[in-house]
Amino acid sequence: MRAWSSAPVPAVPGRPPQLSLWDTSRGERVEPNISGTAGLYVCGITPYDATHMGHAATYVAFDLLVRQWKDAGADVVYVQNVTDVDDPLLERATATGVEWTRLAEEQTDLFRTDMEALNVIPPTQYVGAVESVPLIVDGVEHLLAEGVAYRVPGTEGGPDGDVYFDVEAAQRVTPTTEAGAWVLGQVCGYDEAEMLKLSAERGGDPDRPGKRHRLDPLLWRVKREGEPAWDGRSLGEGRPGWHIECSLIARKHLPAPFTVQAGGSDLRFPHHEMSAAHAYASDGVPLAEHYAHAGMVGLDGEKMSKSKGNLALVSRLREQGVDPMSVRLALLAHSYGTDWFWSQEVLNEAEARRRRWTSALEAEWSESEAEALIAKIREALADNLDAPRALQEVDDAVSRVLTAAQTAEGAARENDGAGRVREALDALLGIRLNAA
Ligand code: 5CA
Ligand code: ZN
Repeated sequence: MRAWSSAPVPAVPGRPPQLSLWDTSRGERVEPNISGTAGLYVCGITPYDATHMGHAATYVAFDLLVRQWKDAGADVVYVQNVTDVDDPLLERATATGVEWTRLAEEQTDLFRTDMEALNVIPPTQYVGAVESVPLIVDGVEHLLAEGVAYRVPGTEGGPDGDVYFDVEAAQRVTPTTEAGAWVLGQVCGYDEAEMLKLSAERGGDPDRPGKRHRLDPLLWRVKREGEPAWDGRSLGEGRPGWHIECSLIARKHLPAPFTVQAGGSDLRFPHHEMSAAHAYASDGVPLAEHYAHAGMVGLDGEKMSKSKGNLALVSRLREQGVDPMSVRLALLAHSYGTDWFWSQEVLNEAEARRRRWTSALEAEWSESEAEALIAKIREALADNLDAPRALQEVDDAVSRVLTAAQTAEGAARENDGAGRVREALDALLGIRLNAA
C-alpha cells in the first residue's frame, strides 16, 4: 500500500544523548539498543473515522521516536498497518450505506493527507490487511499445525470452522529463549479479571461457546452471508482476525524481535498481548523488545466517539484554515504517555506559540543561543520523548531573543543562528515554520 510523502528531514550537526524510554510492558525506563536496525511498528488506523486528535497524537508521539533515532544516526525501519477490513469498518459501511472498500479507501486517503500536513515521517512500509491475506492464511495454518490454534463449531446458525488461538497451549510451547517466553498478561500487565473485561469491550468474544479459554482470540473468521471473504485454502473462505494481522505484518517486515511495538494505550490488551503471543507461539522468538503506548486523548472532558458526535478531526480544522503546525504544537504540548483532553483553548495556546516562534525566527539568534537550545531540545527528547519540556526550552530561548531584538535596531534578516534553529525544530520536533 502507498504511504504518504514527506519533505527531506534536515540533518542537524552533532548527536543526541542516549534515549531513555518508558517501556509499558516492563513498567520501567529502558535504553533501546539501536546498534543494528531500529525497528518500529506502530498500529495503524481502521479507516472509518480518521483522523481524530487521538490518532494524530499517537502518530505524532512516535514520529518523535523516529526523529530521535534518525538524529542518533540509526538505520530506522518503520512499519505501520491499515486494518482495511474488520468488524467496525464493515458495520460503519453498512450503517452509512457506503461500499466498505470505498469507505476504507477514502478514509485512508484522508489520513495520508492529514499525516502529510502534520509533517509526520511516513513509515518505510505501509501495509494493508487485505493485501496481507495470503501471508495471514500461511500464519494461521502454521499455528494450527503447531497445535496452538483450533476450530470452533458454528453457533446461532453460523458456519463451523472459525479458528481461534489457544492461549493455554501457547503458554506450554517450549521456549527457545527462556527469558522471552510469552505468558498471558506479560505485555499488558493486567490481571485476568481486567483482561476479561477489556476483551469484551474491545472486539473480543469471551462468551462464545466452544472456545477453550474465554480469552482465546479469533484468528480466522469463515465466510458469512454478505461479508467479504478471501480464499483461505485449508481454512476455507473467510477473513483474518485482528491481532494476527499486526503480528505477521510486523514479523514480515522487521527483524525478530524488533525494537519497539507502539500504539495507543487502548491496544495494550488484547491487541498487543495477543499479537506478541501469536508471534511467540509460531517460532519461540519474542515479537518486540519493548512496548510504548500513548495516552488516550478525549475532547472537552469526554471520551471521543462517533456515536456521541464529538470527534475533533484534523481534516475539519484544516478545512477551517487552522495551520497544521498549530495542531502539531498543541499535540506536542502534552506528555505522550498520559491521557488528556483536546479543547479550543489547547489549540488557541498552540496558535499563539506558533506565531511567537515564527516572529522570533526573524530576529537575530547568536550561534551560542542556537547551539544551547538545540542541545536542550535533544536532552528533553532523549528523556522519554519529553516534548512539553522541549517546547518550554524553545519558549525560553524565544523570549530572550525577542527581548534582545526589541533593544537592537534592525535585526539581521538572514542569520545562521536562526537558520540552525529553524532546521532543528523541523528535524527534531517536526515543526516546520514558514517565514513571518
Ligand atoms: N487498526 C487498529 C490498530 S491495528 C486501531 O486501533 N485502529 S484505530 O483507528 O482505532 O486507532 C489507530 C491508532 O490510534 C491506534 O494506535 C490507537 O491505539 C490510537 N488511538 C485510537 N483512539 C485514540 C485516542 N482517543 N487517543 C490516542 N490514541 C488513540
Ligand atoms: Zn495493530
